[in-house]
Amino acid sequence: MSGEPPRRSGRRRYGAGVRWTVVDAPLDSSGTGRGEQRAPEALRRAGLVAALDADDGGAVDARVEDAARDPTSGLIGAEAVRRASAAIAARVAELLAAGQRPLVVGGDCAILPGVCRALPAGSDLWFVDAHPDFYDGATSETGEGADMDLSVVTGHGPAVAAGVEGALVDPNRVHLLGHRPAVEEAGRVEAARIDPRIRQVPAAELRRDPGLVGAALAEEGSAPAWLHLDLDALDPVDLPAVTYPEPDGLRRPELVALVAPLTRADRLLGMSVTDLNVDRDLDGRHARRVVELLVELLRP
Ligand SMILES: [Mn+2]
Repeated sequence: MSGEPPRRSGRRRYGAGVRWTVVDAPLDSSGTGRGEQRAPEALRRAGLVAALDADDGGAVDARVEDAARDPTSGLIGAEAVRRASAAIAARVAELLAAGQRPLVVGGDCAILPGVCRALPAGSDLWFVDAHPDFYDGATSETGEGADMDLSVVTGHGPAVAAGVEGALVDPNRVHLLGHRPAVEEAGRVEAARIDPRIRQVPAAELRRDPGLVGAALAEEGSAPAWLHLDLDALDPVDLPAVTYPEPDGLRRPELVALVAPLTRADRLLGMSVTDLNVDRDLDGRHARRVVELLVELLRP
């Protein structure tokens, strides 16, 4: 492909100095064309690629345009989600093999299984989200893949969402960060499903010293790591343009304190960022704020 940077030599080359490669993954797992589907184009319009001085990795065909809930898996658009996961996995694997550092821009959290398929065995997953995303096809009220992504990648959700059987990451290597306590019955059902090997630091606990948590995680071992950031981890005061806002989230400086040590870690392979809903951002101000946030986190 013309315009693609030259392939680097075979040695894996991840590290703090590696440029980011932006890849769009416009997956809306409700199958209804909700605003998450148009978040990648909104963030590009807000100047994301130039602002990060990133390489442009184009777009993956990750659209889900089937809103029917599959009776077997309980997943909306099951076949389309499976296809999207395969496409995301192929692109992320290709970039990692070339020594590049992907920034996969959703879409919603249903992009995560595709990403995790591409990770080397033994990778750490830093999962920052208001929600644990630990339903399965039976317990999710919505049937959206974005309800189930962390359960899928740890082997507790419908495998069709990943397109492959079994856990894609070792639950011992997963950190669930910034979530809020379950309030309603459904949330308690979800919380009870979380694999006990996953280490959890909910928002209320993180807030005491988010920088310390981030620095400790970054320095814990030398395994390759992936950072997944659902923007609804932020308090709705700072980012209301999400589909499922949760109160009592991290304020912007707290999120930066947590995440900046992770994005500066030499062992970070790449990052996914999800859940800007542009239907709730009619003048583009929140897209611009997300770009500013990513610049603060990701510019060397
Ligand atoms: Mn999520």
